[in-house]
Amino acid sequence: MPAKAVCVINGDAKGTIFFEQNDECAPVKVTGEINGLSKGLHGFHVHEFGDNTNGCTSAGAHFNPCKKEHGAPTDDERHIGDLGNVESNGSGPTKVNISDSLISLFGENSILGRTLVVHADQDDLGKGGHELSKSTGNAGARIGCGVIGIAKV
Ligand SMILES: [Cu+2]
Ligand SMILES: [Zn+2]
Repeated sequence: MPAKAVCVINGDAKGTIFFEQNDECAPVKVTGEINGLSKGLHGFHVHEFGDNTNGCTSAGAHFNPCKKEHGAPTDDERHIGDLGNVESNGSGPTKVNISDSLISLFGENSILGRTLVVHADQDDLGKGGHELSKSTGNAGARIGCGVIGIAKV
């Protein structure tokens, strides 16, 4: 059974992101657009909680049920929520088109009900040598976020 989810991002950055997964063993396609990003790379993660009571802050840390260190989407050592960066060319909407095999819309480690966050700065993918590199990628402020919800298939 395929599954779909959707996230409306709000904040200084705004957008809509769609998630699609053909079955629980398939990768998740992440597509959509974000407006309001400055030119360059911006960290893009699933955070633990779908709690936006105190804005994007209350979404907690990166979704990390396997207790790994922060990394790149292509790394074995990564948080499940680590989707790397989205890149804005500085004009017009930023297109998002990612396929990821670790996030899922099924089961215990589902991202449904969690928060998608876009950051002010580049995620260094764990390799920046900053004290925050291994936890957040030192991606800076949370400039937009939204809860990932179930969508009509
Ligand atoms: Cu983040
Ligand atoms: Zn992370």
